[in-house]
This record gives sequence, structure tokens and C-alpha cells, in this order.
Amino acid sequence: MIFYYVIIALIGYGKALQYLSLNSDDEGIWVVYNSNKSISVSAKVPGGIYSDLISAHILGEDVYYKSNDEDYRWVAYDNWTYQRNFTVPSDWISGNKEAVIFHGIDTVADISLNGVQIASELDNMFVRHVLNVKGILQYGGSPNQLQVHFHSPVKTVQERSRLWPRVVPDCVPNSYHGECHANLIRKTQSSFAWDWGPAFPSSGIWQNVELVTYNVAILRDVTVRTEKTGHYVNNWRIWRATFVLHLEAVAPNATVEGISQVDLHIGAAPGGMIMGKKIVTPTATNEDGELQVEISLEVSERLISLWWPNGMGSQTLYQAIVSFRSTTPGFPEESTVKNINVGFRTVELDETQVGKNGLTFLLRFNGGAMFSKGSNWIPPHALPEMTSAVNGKEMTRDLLLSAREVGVNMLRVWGGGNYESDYFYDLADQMGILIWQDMMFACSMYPTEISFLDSVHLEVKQQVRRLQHHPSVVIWAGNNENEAALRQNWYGTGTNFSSYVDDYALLYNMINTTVLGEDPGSIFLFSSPSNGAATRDVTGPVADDPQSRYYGDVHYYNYLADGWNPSIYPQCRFASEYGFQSLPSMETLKTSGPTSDDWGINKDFFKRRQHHTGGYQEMIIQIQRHMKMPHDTESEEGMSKLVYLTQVNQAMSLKTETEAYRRGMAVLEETDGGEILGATMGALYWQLDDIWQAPSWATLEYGGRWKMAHYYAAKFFSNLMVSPWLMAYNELKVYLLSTRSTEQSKVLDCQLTIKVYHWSDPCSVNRQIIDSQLLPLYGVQAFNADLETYLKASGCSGSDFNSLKSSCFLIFDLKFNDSAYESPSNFLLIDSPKNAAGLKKANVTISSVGEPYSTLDAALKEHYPFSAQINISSDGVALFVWLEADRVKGRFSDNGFLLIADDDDQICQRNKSAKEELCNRSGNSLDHAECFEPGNSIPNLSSETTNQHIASSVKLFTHTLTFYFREKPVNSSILRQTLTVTHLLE
Ligand code: BMA
Repeated sequence: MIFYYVIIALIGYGKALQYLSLNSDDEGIWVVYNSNKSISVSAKVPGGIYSDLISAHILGEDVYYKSNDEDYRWVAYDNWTYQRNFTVPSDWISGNKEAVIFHGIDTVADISLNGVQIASELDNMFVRHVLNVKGILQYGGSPNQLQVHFHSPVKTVQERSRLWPRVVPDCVPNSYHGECHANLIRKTQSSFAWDWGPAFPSSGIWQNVELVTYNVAILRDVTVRTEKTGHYVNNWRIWRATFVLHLEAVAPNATVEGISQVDLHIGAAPGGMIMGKKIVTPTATNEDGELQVEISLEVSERLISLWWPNGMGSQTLYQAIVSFRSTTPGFPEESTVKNINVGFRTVELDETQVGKNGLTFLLRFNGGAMFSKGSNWIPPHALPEMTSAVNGKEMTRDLLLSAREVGVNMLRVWGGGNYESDYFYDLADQMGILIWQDMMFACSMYPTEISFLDSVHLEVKQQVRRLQHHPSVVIWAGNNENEAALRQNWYGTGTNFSSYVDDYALLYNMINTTVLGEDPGSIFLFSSPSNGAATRDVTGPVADDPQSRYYGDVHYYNYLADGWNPSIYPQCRFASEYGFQSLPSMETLKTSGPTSDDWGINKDFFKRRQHHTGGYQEMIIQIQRHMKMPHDTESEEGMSKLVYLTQVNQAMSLKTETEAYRRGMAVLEETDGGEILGATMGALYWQLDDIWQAPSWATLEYGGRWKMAHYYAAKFFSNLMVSPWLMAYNELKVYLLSTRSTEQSKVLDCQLTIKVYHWSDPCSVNRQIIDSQLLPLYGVQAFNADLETYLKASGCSGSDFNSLKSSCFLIFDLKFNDSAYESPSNFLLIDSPKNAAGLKKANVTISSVGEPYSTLDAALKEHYPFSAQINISSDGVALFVWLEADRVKGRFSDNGFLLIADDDDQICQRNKSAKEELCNRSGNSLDHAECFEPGNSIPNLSSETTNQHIASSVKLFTHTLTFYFREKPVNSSILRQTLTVTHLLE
């Protein structure tokens, strides 16, 4: 099978079609100046004003340095003009149409060429603008001057707010340190600030600019639908791929004639290419000058491999070369070619009745049900030019690889950010990361003036056409939380509810129609959260309860209840947002420039980086429930302890919540009213990435470093997992869960081992093995017990349940008969670490670091070319053991873990002998094995004596990890100096 790595859809121009890039990389330079021309500097296109002013040293430091988000705000209050001169080559043959095409302009701009205005008040950064310049363009040696005059985005919306006073909210909360009325401009909504990000309302030409001339029509986009037909040849199913070629003609109602062709490369020649051709007889385009040509190809399943999400199979992509050659008489032939990658797959949203009132909400991928695991994506930088395919490659790749490595199979591109670059979706295709694509509307009401609706219609049409062909793109959604905001009266719309609902219906019905017009049969949700089909087909766009647990998706945030308690989480169909804040590492925070006086959550510096009102207090409340707070948080050392504790809390809370949703797949509960709770088939936590260095819900820091919660994600998203559940009334249930594809029909024989530990002893005091089986996409309760009885029987000490609970913790291992399968261990702390009886400060040290070597694991090699072994030694149980590497980009094979000794470790063998000796010495009649049977404590000896004896025999034990890193190998002693280890009691 040939696997094509064509990662950027190429557009090729031929013959009469001519093209001239007007980016700054080509000859000619752009300059930018402000209103009164006091500033005039050279500019970069594609780019943006903040980047230009930094390059020109008008802005002294990085945008994220200290309080620059506010200190640089004057930039957003000025008007900026980008200007460049260019000449058109003398061999340029002007065609019927000559246009300057702006693939992305941010945002409100008037444009002129040679002093003639060719556009005024363009106002949607998500739209491609094609501006006719025929008759204005100068040829040969005569210079042309292109000017793009940007209106201040913040002043523009201030003016608009007077015209559109109903469009609420007016402003973001003060704690955001942002700007008002982002909803009045089609611009990244978070660019006016969010609860995790700064305001940088930029101006600039953030995508390519080009001059194009042609006579008849060009191929602009290609959409493709793959489906199974009902036909079989030699018992092999036939698949159909239907391509739609979107042609753009020189003018409305123009006549187009030509040849459309699709070459689909499915393997090595001969016979490795399937070709489809359609002669376009003279046909008139519509009033937008567009014509769609459909070409269907059929291919046997024998010849192809299907495209699967990450963890469910491979991601085979086939290159399709799609072209249109215009043969309209009277004009020279001209052709455009596009390369896209095609993945054969089907995807449906299964919403079938469950319980009295309720629908399932799950994806069926290639026919089989799947559990969606992942997170939400926000713009990884506040400046749009930094996230584009030109500048953002490294960052995008790093973040998506980190998502893939922890088992993410879906990301929701959240509606307050951007439609991402082609590069982003190409990577998602290659990595098997499904994309739930919101339209860019979030947490607001929006205008419904005709001009606004027209602009949004164009935006949605263009974006769907651009993104649809990616096999990774599977869900379209209208907005983020606008339905909930309306129903729950977040912004005072309640007094005029029905007219706001009318506005809401107008906008999102139009978006729904546009999406389904471009991508028939696709999945469209009006909002997230929403009730899915019930909203679409029954209640209308605003449901009584958009957060219903019986329908659609749910966003769940509860910062005050105990995040480590699984009972607080809703038994819903699909959790598309949930999360907890933490602080990023000290190393990341230091890149934002705090000086020694700035450290402390009550210092101005860190107060201003926390945009979520009460955010620090909420984190502290959670920490205090389970751990001990540092005495002071107003110093560098205190902050460093707080960073660690917030990360532990985030990791534990996300683990608890995600496991509750994963068990929800198998836990169905009928209410008295006949509703079914549970049947959960999705968990997307909030949020994957960060936009800057600040407290937030992200598990990846700005710069890509993994927080503790990201290491935990690798476990709670594992395909095969064991998950203990301590329920109300202290019932312990243990679930075995699988999210493997139903195609992988193999039943896995497995053994669950439940091990009991005293906090004072790194070796297990009791173990129990249970045989079980794990089917694909499956959940089974493999064990249950009354915890009190179980702990007593396991030799945990204590006369009442509270002391029993605090004396022991449990470890769960899952092993498979087939060694190709594995599952991470899991743990249950039972009680809060602050109550852990017998847990002493262990001496945890990095005992050795091996010489760096080339990474062996093929899946990790592209992300981290180098590896080194690290040994950690300890003399006792240690909680949340946390390794950090300063100044080396990389991550560890595990982190934030509970450190115990392997039962095969010498120390445990020694322990065992010590116990056996004790057992004998106690003079009882049991043989050695019986001595250690669950429930048989050693007669005649108190557990304290037993424990003391065992503790006295404890020496060091070692745990081995791998450190994966990105840059050239340093030697082990230098590497050693960058590494530190800490744990809870330090
Ligand atoms: C959700 C998101 C974001 C927000 C996050 C954390 O509601 O949609 O708007 O950043 O919560 O508050």
C-alpha cells in the first residue's frame, strides 16, 4: 500500500492562468504605518501588526512579557495601513478576470489599488476575499500600489454597539482585562480576552495574498464523501468516493466548458490508479459564479485500507489529484490542479431512543460504535499569524503529537477561536484525531442584520468547502454555549427571551442549512452543549435544558464540590467539556518575566494573569480538602509548591471525572421515571492547550510542556483500563473497560490483580487475582465488595472505618494472556493523602541517569528522537512523584505517579521473608501461605508489631523510567543536572 505524505493541498496553475504572489517573501516589500504616520515600519505578509512592531523594535519585548497584553493595547486603538508596490511582469497576459485574492484579512479593512478603492469595510477574518482589479492594474514596468487600510477593531465595535445595543454581552468581565463587544466583529472571539487568555485585538493580512488572472473558471475547492455501497464483487464490498469540484468562474452566470478529472492513487502501478473524468458541456454558473461538478469513483474494499481514529486502526490516506481544464472556445486552455488526501471511512451520529425520554449520542465509525476520547482545542497563540501554516507548524505538530500520544481520538476546535490552518487538519488526518468543528461563535448573542448573515453564510460556505475533505473532520457545530447562555439568561436576555430566540434561530438555522448544503448527510449540532437531534427535530433551536443528561452533550463544571469524588459527576451521554484549573510549571511561568517581587498569587502580576474570577481560591479549596497547603504562597518557593499542588489536584480531578464517564459506558441506571442514565460515549475535557503562561484548564502548557494531568490522560484514555469506583455506602466496584474498535473482535483473556498496601510499606500486604475477559468496546464490573469488610480482611489496621480507610490504599493491575496488550495500573487512595496514616516522607532520589540514545519506539521517535533511562530510588511509598527537566524539551514515560516497590523487587522478597519469619515466630499453626491469605492476620501479633518489623527491614527500591527529549543528545551528567524530583511530602 502506498502511503502519501502530501500534507498541503497544492494548487497548481497552468497555461493561461497566471499567478503572482503578493506576500512579502516575494520581490517587493510591505510597509505598515499608523493613522498619523508617526510609525512607519516594514511589514510581513502574511503577518500581523503586533509581530511587525516587535520586529521593528517599536514594541520592545515579546507580547506575553509581563503586562504587555495591556501595555501594548494602544496598538489595537490605532488604524494601520499596509502598503506595497509591485510590478506585473511584461509577459503577463491579462485574462477575463484579474483579481487580488486575500485569503485572510484581520479584520475591518478598506482596500485600494493605485488609488482606486476596490473594497470597503471588509469585515470577516474567516473569509477569502476575491477583489476584481481589471482595468485598474498596471502592466510591464509601471508600478502598482496596493493599500490595505485597517480600522481599529476595538473602536469599530464601539461604534457598532451604538447601532446594535441588543447584542449582548457588552463586555467581558473585568477580570479578563479585555475589550468589549467581540461579538460585533467576525474576528477570533478570544482576541478580545477570555477566561484563559489575553486581549490582543490584532490587525493584519494573516493569510496569503495573490494576484490571479484567468479567462473562464478555476477549481477552488474539492469536497469528497466516501460511503459503502450495497454491492459486492467476489465477496468484496464496493466503496464509492464522490468528489465535488467547486469551480469559480470569472463572473456570475458565466458559461463554463471543460474537462474535470479525478486521479485517485490507491496503490503502486499498474492498476494503482482509478480515474474519473467528466466533460463539462457548456453550462451556466449560478449568480455567485460557481459551478459544481460531481465525479464518483468506485473501488473494491480488497484494494484499500479504511481510515480509523487513533487507537482503533491505521490512518491510511490516498492521494487524489483533482483537476479542471477549461476548454471554452475562444480562450486558451487553462487548468487548475488540487491534491487532497482521501480516507475511506463512514461516520454517523447514533441518536436512538433509550429509556422513556432520551436518545443515545455516540459516533458510529465505519459502522461500529466508538467512545470519543479527547479534549478541546483553543488557539495556541493569541496572534493569528503565529498559528498559521507559515509560522505555527512546529507548535501545532508538537501539540497534536502530545494529544495523540495520550490516546486522544477527538478534539473539538472550540468556537471562540479560529478555523485552523490546512496544516492542522492534515496532521489530524495523519494522526487519526477526529475533529469536532465548531463555527466561530462563543458565549454570546450575535447580530442578525442581513449584512452580518450574508457574511456568516460566506464564511461557513468557504470553511466547510475548505475542510470537508479531511477524513478527520466529523462533526460541525453552530456555536459554543450560546444556546445555554440564552436559556439560562447569562446576559439578561430573559426579559426579551422570545425575540432573542428568534434571532438565535435565524442565525443558526441559516448556518445549519449552509453546512448541510455543502456537506449533505453530515453531522450538524446547533450548539455545544445541546440536545442533538431532540433540539434539531423536536424542541427547536433552544431546548428547555440544553444540558440535559438524556440527550446530546453536556458541559460540566463544578469548582466547589470535591473534584476527587466520582459521585458529583453527571451520568450523561457525552461530556464535551469539563475541567479544572492549575498553574503551569515555574519554568513556563518564568518565561513571562516575573521578577522576585512578583511571585505570589496576591501580587499584581499573578492576579492579572488569573482571568477566571475566584480561580486561585477555587484551586486552594480543592487542595485543602485533600492535601496540605504551603504556609506561604507569596514567594517564589511558595508559588513553586502551589504550582505542584494545583497540578496534582487537576490531575486527580480530571482522572476521577474522566473515569466516571468511561465507566458510564457500562453503567446504565433506570430512574423512577423510566429514564436511562449513563450510556456515556464521549469525554472531551477542557482544554488541551494554552494560549499564554497563566493559570488555566489546559493539560499542555504554553510551549508544549506536559502538566501532570497530561500524564494522567495517557492512563485515563488508555484503550484497555481498569477503573475502581468507590461508591456511596462504601461499596467498591472495579470495572474493566475497553475502547478498542468493534472491528478488533478478539476477546482478550485477562487477570485483574487487586493489591492492598499500607501507607507505611512499599510492598503489598495482600493481593487477589480475578480472571476475566475483555471484549472490544466494552465495560464489565469484574469485582465488588463492601470496602470496610474488604479492608479488614486485607489486614488494614484500624478499629473503625475511618481509620481503616486511612491506613491502606489499593493498586489495580490488569494483565493479558496475549502479551501484545497492556493496560496501565490504577490506584484508589480511599482517603485523602493528608489523612494517610503511616505515610512518611520518603527519600526519593534520582539514583542514576543513563547515556542518551536514539529513541527506539517508532511511534515516539518523530516527536522525541532521543531517550535516556532514569532510575529513581526510594525507601518508602511516595505520592505524586514528579520529575522535571529544566531547559530540555521532552517528557517522561510516566510522571506524577504513586511510587511503590515491584512485588518481585528484592525489598519485597526480603519483606516477605521477614513476614514469614514473624509468622513462624508468632508460634501459630498456619503454614506460610495461609499466613498471608486475605483475612488471616498473624495471630498473636498486633498489626503494629507486624508493620514495625516490616518497616525496619525496608531498604531502598528502584523504579526505572525513560526520559524522551527533542534536541541533540547531551551527555548523561549534563542531563542529570537538569532533572529534579519531588513528591507530596516534600
Ligand atoms: C467553557 C468554555 C470556555 C471557557 C471554559 C472555562 O464554558 O466554553 O468558554 O473558557 O468553559 O471557563
